Amino acid sequence: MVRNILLVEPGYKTKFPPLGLMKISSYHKELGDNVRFVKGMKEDPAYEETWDRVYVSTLFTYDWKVTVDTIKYYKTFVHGDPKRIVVGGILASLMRDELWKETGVPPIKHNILNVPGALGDDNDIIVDEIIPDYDLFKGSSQQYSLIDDNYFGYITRGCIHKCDFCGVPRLEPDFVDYRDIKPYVRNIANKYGEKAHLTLFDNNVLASSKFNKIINDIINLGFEKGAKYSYLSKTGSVIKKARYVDFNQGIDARLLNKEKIKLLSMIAIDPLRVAFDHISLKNQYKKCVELAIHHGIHKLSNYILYNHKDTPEDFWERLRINIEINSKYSKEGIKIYSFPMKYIPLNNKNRSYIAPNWNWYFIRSIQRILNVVKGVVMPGEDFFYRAFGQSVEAFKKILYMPEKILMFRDRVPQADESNWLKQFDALTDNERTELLSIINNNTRAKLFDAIRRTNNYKLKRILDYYLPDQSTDNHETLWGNTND
Ligand code: B12
Ligand code: SF4
Repeated sequence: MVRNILLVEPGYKTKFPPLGLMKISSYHKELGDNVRFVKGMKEDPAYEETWDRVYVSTLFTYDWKVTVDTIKYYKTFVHGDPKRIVVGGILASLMRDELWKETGVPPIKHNILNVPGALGDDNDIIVDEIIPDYDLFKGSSQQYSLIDDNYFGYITRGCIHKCDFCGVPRLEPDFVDYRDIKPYVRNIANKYGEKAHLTLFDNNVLASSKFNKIINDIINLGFEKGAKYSYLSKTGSVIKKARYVDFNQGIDARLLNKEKIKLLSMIAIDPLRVAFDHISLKNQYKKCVELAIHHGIHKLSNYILYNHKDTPEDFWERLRINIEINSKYSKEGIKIYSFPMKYIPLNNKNRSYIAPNWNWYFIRSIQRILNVVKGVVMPGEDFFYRAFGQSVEAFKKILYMPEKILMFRDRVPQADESNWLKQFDALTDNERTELLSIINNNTRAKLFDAIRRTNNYKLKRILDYYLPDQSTDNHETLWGNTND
């Protein structure tokens, strides 16, 4: 019997296509079923149509609300029949019971669909091993720009470590240290055409005891260092572009050694992503980066976790270390890009978490700076010291800055910034603490109230800078959404 299958991805923003749904799509197409994909609740997939099964994927836990709303919405499409709605993926695996309670739909038992019959059918197909359906989004208003150019996949699963802030030990508890990716990639190429790049979601590829073999496989697939991808332009001429291999979860600095970096430098790795989660890893991190540089890997990208167990001082220092390395090796053309990543606990249903060493206003300031630079801290020295301050002390002052000065700073300080700074420098420690307690909330009413109530003239004056412009006067909150 041919079944009608609806695949739904909730309407949150994602960079990558939902790989799980792409595999489920191939699975059903292989069984001869009709498959349709929808993003969110906007595209109405004919309510009156009969869907034999509706699958809803889930991803980040902080997208809880939109995920729950989507499940409840599509539950009505199968008239509430829990056997015909299948919910799975990351959020569903991390918060299974809570999601069940909230939606009335029990999420699938398997975090990964790596056993036969995981989707409840009587066959021995292993969904996780199927090649994903790259045609799934044809005809949908949802397009993923990366899909045309990238093979997406995993070589290993799980991880050998159990870091407390990470979901992997719960999502993929068993470390699978090798899967042959060659047939997977070749089958995608045969069916959907060759792709230029290889993007791998491995959590900790260096932990694999078969790392040597992994690199050989990647080279065999045509992703050796300097590899080029050729394609025909619209006018029919042959164009060549550099291929890249991206281990997009980064590599573990603790596990890097000469042998492994030598292997990594044999493939078209670009960029090499390394996590620098805490200042205590400083020496390992530096050693890792220097090893990479000495093996000809010149483009590095760095995840900087903040709002976890770190402090603002330690955050600044980690960024500065990258700038220092960039300057030291500028002649070699080294570029390290830093990507600060705000920590959010694994079961948080939104992004508003603030760690004990941080506060809402400082986090807000970091995010404002990052908005201006589009999330990336570029390698340039001048840029860094202007955006983040010449020293830890200067950085801490920037964190107190009123948003309208912070976001519109020029290369050299303008009158507004200098005047604010003069007033800020004149505050005592106690006054700074009081200032922070006033600005560290998000409502206009509270700010006006604080200005009215304080008898301290210095504070009254400096607080003027924090008032919204006339144009934003009608907004109830001062600085937008705290959930960013
Ligand atoms: C790739 C990835 C990213 C990508 C984006 C992912 C995307 N799809 O857009 C990038 C690099 C951008 C990224 C960024 C971040 N990520 Co991330 N990321 C991952 C990673 C490695 C894989 C996620 C993924 O897309 N997998 C593809 C899946 C869906 O395919 P699959 O595994 O083959 O699917 C199988 C199962 O999942 C299941 N399945 C999947 N979908 C479905 C659907 C149904 C219906 C069913 C039945 C089954 C099912 O079956 C499939 C077959 O076996 C996970 C870790 C992990 N190993 O899962 C972290 C992870 C999801 N990320 C995480 C985090 C914290 C982040 C960041 C917030 C980090 C930060 N602090 O800034 C950012 C946030 C980005 C943002 N939106 O702002 C956390 C999530 C924690 C949480 N609270 O939700 C994870 C779990 C990692 C961790 N260290 O804990 N991430
Ligand atoms: S090493 Fe990375 S993948 Fe492994 S548990 Fe720690 S954070 Fe997660």
